[in-house]
Amino acid sequence: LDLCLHPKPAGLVLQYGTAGFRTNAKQLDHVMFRMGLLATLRSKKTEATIGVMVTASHNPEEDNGVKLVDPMGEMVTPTWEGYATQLANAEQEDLLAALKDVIEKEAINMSQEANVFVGKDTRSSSASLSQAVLDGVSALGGHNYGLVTTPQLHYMVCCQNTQGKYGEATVEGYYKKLCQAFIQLTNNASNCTDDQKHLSVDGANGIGALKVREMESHLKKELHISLFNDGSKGKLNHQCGADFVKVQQNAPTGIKINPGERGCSFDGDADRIVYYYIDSEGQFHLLDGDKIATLISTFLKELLTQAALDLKIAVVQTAYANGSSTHYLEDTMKVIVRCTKTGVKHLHHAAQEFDIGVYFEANGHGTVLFSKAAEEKIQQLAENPGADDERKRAALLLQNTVNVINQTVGDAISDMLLIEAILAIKGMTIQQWDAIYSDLPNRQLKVKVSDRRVIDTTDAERRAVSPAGLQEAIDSLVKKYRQARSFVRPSGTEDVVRVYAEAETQESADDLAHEVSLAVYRLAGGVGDEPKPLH
Ligand code: NG1
Ligand code: ZN
Repeated sequence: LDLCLHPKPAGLVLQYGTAGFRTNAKQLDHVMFRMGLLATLRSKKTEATIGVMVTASHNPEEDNGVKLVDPMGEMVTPTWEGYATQLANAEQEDLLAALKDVIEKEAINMSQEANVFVGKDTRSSSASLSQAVLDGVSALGGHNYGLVTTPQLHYMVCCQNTQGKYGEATVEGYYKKLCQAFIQLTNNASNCTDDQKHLSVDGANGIGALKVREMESHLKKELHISLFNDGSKGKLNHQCGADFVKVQQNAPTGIKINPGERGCSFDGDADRIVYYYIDSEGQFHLLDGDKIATLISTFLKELLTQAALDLKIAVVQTAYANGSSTHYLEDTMKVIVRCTKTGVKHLHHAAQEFDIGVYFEANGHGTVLFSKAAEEKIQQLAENPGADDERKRAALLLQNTVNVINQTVGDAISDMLLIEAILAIKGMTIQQWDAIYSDLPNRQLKVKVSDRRVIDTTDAERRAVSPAGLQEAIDSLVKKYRQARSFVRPSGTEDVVRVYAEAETQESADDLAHEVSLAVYRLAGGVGDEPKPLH
């Protein structure tokens, strides 16, 4: 094994962040190689297949990133995130020692076989960077999956390690399982017209677009997709995609959508989705991760009641969840709501504590987890010859719902199929879905500071404990507005501090966000020009 293959530029320091390493693609060659090495070690340690995904998700095309996927398709465990950071930052001459350190600490049996699945998105840098990963995996049993969405890679890792119990570890197997469940579900939507079966999809000019095309024939015309931003001309994530739509609160460019019709946007690696429509007055309406979580949990709760199954359902959110969604879920729907730190791994973990855990970030990343016991109860009822018709029908619907969901990670394609099925079964329009509750107006801003680590937070990132005086400043600004809330946190994927504010009116939310940005700029070492007011 030649450790000099992809040398590290001296002095460069990177962190394994919210979703792995992520920065300009030019800085990542050595990181990829080393993540190939680390994935091999992780595979030997767990005696299972490990995944490595090369993507920078919703970031610009020039960026790239890499993250590891653990045996059941989940994010790699925190101790190993630490190893990842150590390996990535070891200077060239210290690399061997850093590797030996991991091998020793984890008591890894080096004669154990290794198996690593490597996936990549459509970025121009992804081909050579995934090759660097494979060089790291070298002759140790690496398997190149080529172009896949992030959730497809997670899915295939899980299938492989459950000996096919979760499904077949191929992209075809993925389409078959999801689409079959989708078709079974929509069989329950008796009078669905062709109009209602139509959906416009913004593929963000990324991998999701290619994969939707690949999947289409499996849908047997039960869903009619018009695909936009399919990568044939536009630039990845540029003025399109889920992040653009969520942050700008506007439709992506490149999509044609009639008033009142449903549209949705994926992000660059297809693990996020948001929905929207434009009303007859031309007004844009966003249905984000919070609205999706509400729709899904309402549907599941109704089915549980019909099936008379006593299973505990909870919704997991982050501080970015719109306050109206939290109120609706707690007060009207009476489901348990949990708030965790930003980052899928935190939500996923919290969701595992319930029979059914629905988790979504407001930005549209999310899925549903069913405990083993819950899946068994559902199956028993579905197969019970003595059960009455209504209970049985609900159990069958639940069973197909389980199968259409990718439980390994948030998945735009799987979430899209589930949402489309729910709307069809309930005979619900996107306007009716939108009307379940009204979002509080909100604003997200970024502030550049010299070192964002000076901001420390607590209470699931809802309060800042440092720098001194910042939280007090935020508290007094929030008091000026009605129904207001605001918090700040250092981003885990960009070199910025994020500011979130919501309030009774858009103007108040914008003003509050700006004032809090100023407080961050002044108290946390802002650089560049002072933040300017939005109006
Ligand atoms: P950071 O940059 O840590 O805020 C962003 C998203 C996360 C998560 C990660 C990974 C927001 C506010 N933050 O993290 O929710 O999705 O990217 O992609 O949307
Ligand atoms: Zn993504």
